[in-house]
Amino acid sequence: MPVHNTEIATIFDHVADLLEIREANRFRVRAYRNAARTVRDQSRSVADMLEDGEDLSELPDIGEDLAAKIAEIVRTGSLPFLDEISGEVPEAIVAATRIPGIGPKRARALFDALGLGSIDDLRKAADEGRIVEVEGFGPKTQAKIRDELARGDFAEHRIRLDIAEDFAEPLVEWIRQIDGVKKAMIAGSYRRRKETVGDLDILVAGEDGAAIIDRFTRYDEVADIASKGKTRSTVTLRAGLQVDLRVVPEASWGAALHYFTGSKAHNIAGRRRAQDRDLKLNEYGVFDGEKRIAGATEEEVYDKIGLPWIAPALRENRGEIEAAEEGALPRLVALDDIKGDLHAHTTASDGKNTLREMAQAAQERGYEYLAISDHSKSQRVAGGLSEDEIEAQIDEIDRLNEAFDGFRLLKSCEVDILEDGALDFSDALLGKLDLVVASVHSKFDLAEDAQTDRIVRAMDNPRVSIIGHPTGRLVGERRPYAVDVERLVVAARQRGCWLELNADPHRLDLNDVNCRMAKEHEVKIAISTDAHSTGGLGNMRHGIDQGRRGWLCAADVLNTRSWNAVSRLLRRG
Ligand code: DGT
Ligand code: CA
Ligand code: CA
Ligand code: ZN
Repeated sequence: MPVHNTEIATIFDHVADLLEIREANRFRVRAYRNAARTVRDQSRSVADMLEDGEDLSELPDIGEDLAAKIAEIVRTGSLPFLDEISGEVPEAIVAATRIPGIGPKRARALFDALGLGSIDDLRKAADEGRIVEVEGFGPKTQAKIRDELARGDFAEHRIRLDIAEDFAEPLVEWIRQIDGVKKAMIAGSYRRRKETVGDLDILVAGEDGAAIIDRFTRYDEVADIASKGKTRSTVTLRAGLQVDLRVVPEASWGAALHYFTGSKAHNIAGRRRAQDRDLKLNEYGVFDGEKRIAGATEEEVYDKIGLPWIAPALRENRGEIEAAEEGALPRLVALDDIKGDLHAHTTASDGKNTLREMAQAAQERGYEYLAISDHSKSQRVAGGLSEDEIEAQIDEIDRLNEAFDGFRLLKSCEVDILEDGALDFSDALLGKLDLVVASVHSKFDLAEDAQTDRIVRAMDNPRVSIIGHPTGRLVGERRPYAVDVERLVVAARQRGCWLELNADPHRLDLNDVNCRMAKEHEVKIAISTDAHSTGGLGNMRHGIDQGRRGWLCAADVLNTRSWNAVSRLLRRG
């Protein structure tokens, strides 16, 4: 089983963190970080490239030494150098780096200055107000550390869904080939398409559980076997992902799939419904006394508790059971409904592909339109465009559009919302565009009122069509800035402005709950990839997953419409 690019990249990032904690030469730290990015960004598997005899040292930022280390990881699945240095760095400091805003360097400084030995010590220091005594740490950081430690989830090891897919899909394919396996499926939060997963729950239908499990535990990527029985097993993969496997007879497949898909809250509500009907619902089936009356399919399980089948994305006990009962389940948006993408970048700012390449890729996806929304001038690090450069891009889009048939590039930009809510481009320029995405990329630390006012003020400008990634969060990396999302939604509704669900799996912003709130206020959502490359357009499916979790139907999503209909909706009073 080949080693995945993400595994190699994660190892290099980890080495960089440890080196940074050890205060190693910063060029050395950067070399590992750059190598991690290079490997992660390869569209081909680095392991395959090695197998094909390619010289990895020809890749950007990969020298002889790193190429040799990659070869070692590919051969053995691990890097002895990492084990070596991780033995020399206290685990508590590594854990502290998971607190947002505390990088390796600062974690090290904090632990050294206060003589801390554990996360508990850190908690005590924060509670006693001693963090502020350390140079470079103010009351804000101290409060933040207290908050994060109180939440208790900072050290919880959840994996982004798109990363989990890299490991999960090959694994389940491999399981399907095992002798005696009739069906195999990934259940749990993975099937509900939650943005992160705690572990994978794989369900198998088959008779000889012991033999199937024995084979399963010998999968190449298994690093540790926590348990191994006749019907269930738990292992950890090299990448750190835990996998629970259950084997059930086919007659229980539907009931087991329902049970292990969860969520727990949805299950509990379902079980209560069964009890109300004098039935019993568990992972083996629906029982009337001793008699199993359903279990082979999910449909019959739901049917026996008086409900139609409910899409996994909805199974969070957030009203889906009541909706099902009333025949009012939403017909969820699907990838096929999407007619175009309303947010993408090109080489003009920080994208990797040209206008022409992006247009071609969008047409290959069957889209009718693609909006080109490069950054505005304040985004210097992201290659933000001047007004003149936007004007030139407008002309180029006009030229390209003449040659297209049944497709058009839309003139757009992702304009920065400045601190006071003003926009980074003049109204005259914005007026020349087909649509305007306005986003916050700076001053994340404003107080909630000020941040909300800022964005509402941006929406006051009738040229603004869509607010990009409205809360600024990065999944598992950065919490949203303080902002009153409901106030944004109401303000958007009043002004005829719309909100984005950024489909980049790092962002997924708005999140599921906020999408649903927007829907309830009749604020339409643009599911946009914010693609920075042709491949990035493929992130649309992640946005669809999140939108479905937010109960969105095709009608709730702007870009399920043809451009004529979208442009009518973008016209503001
Ligand atoms: P995760 O792994 O944290 O991302 O979330 P899940 O939902 O995959 O949770 P997990 O792996 O602990 O359990 C998988 C499913 O098994 C869960 O969604 C519902 C079911 N389940 C687990 N524990 C219980 C329980 O105590 N009661 C009920 N009714 N169902 C449970
Ligand atoms: Ca799980
Ligand atoms: Ca589990
Ligand atoms: Zn942006």
